[in-house]
Amino acid sequence: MTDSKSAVTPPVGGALSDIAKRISETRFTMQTDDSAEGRELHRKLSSELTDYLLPRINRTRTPFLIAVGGSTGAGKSTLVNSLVGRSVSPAGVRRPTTGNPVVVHNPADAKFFESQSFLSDLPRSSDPESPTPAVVLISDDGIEPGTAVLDCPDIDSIAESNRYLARRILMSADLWMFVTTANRYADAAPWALLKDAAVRNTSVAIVLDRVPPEANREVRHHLSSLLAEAGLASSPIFSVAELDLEDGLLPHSAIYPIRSWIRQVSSEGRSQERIRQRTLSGSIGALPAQVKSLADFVETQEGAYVGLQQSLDQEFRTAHDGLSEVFSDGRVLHGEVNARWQDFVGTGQLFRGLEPTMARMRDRISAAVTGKHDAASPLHIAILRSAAISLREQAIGVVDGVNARWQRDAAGSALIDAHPELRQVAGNLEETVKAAVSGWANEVNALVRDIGQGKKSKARILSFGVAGVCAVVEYAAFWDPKHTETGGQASRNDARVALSLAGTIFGEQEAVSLVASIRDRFLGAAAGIVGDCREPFDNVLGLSAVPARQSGALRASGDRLEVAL
Ligand SMILES: Nc1nc2c(ncn2[C@@H]2O[C@H](COP(=O)(O)OP(=O)(O)OP(=O)(O)O)[C@@H](O)[C@H]2O)c(=O)[nH]1
Ligand SMILES: [Mg+2]
Repeated sequence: MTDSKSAVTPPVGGALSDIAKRISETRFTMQTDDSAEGRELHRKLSSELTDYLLPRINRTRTPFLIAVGGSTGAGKSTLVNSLVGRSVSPAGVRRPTTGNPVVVHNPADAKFFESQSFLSDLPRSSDPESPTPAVVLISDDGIEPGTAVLDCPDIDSIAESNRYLARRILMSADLWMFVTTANRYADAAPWALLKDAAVRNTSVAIVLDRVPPEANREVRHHLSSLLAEAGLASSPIFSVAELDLEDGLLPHSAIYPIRSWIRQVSSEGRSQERIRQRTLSGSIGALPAQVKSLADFVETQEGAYVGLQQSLDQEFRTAHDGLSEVFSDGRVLHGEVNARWQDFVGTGQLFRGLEPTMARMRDRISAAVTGKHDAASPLHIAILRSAAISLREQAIGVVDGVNARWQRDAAGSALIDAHPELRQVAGNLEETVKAAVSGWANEVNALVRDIGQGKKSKARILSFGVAGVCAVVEYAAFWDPKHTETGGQASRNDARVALSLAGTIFGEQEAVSLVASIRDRFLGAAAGIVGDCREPFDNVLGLSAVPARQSGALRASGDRLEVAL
């Protein structure tokens, strides 16, 4: 084993730890147009840091990892088995064959691979065919101490988990041993990955398998030029002739050059260190740009989150601010309430013609309340019903409003799809509203009774009856003279009459403040009901919260590394 920590200066180490911390805090919760791409980069950087970089900056020694990668059927497992001299990783005709990474290491390094230092989130297994993803550990004396050979799943697999694991194992290694065949070396997929390796400055060796002897020169030549074009001119190429396998293994002589090169690299500190350092500094050097690119994706996340929060805030603010108008412009008094009001105060004609004196009206009303014909209760009930309907409409309106706003946004509509309960108001809204409205009516009743205890209004309240007085003040509460424009002439007059009536009962000042207080109490209850409709949205947003300023922190950590390099 060699010390790779020396290449990482303390400022670089500090910057890397900072980046790792920032990346681990980064969350991609919003479904934006670029979130899949961002998540992919996030996943890639997270594993590169935890699998590869952090163990190398935090530990003095890590085994030298050689990852054997390439397309399915290229002969990776056959090569690994042949290097070890026995079948440790099943090779086969079924494509793809290898699903779990197989790590062949010297018994002296068993501790490292069994520990959490290596691919800590993947369970260990001794069974290469383990159906659940696992790292298969094979201890073998045939491998030099301090070196391990990792057989990867195929890089361009039809199985997504294979592709992901293959890439992850390659990114965790100090050296890629890239296997291809004389037939397939020009295929596109491996080259995309090889070009990534070139950009990252990863140490790569190429194994060109199954080469017909007569084509060896030509194929090698062509492959060299392709490698040079990809930026990998310095990668050594090992060709293996097309041969019959012996018990599934390549003949010893066919792989002798590869085996002795690995031995040399494993035992010769300087060449191993050169390979290690090249990959390590390449990986670190590529980080600032990748971290900045991640920060861009994260910024979109932050923007999406803030946008949803803002539209939620705006919709609820508008709904809240609108309540005072809805419940004081007279609209609650229309329809059924209007009809019951007319019953209550006598015939409709009475008001359309000459305005009656308050005394006459009081007589009529007391007759209505105290006589056989109780017109106060139907009026009271109609007011409560109408107020409840309006209140429910407001709650439904704000929930619909937020839905419409969120649906227009990719992140918002994804949240609604994931939480369909957001589409509608709570199932118990009707009962909650009913309870709030009747709670309010009880308060009105208590207030009126309370004032009725006083000498001044007692007689008058008694002569109207408490129920009648309550109906009058409830009626008056839903019309505020400030809103005369929208109330309509008829209800405006009626509401004015109700207020005057209240004035004759309580005295003008007292009536005005009583009605205002009743209105405020209703508005308070209404604001509570409407405000509660926000809770499900807040909960969902809370679960998907994108921490503020994480893109800035990421960017700063990338800058810090750039400066340290
Ligand atoms: N004759 C011959 N057959 C080979 C050679 N290398 C591999 N094979 C055969 O090719 C098939 C695929 O080889 P594997 O070693 O399983 O290929 P792999 O790259 O590990 O494939 P995946 O695990 O699917 O990614 C097997 O049937 C091997 O026996 C070779 O050099 N010569
Ligand atoms: Mg295989």
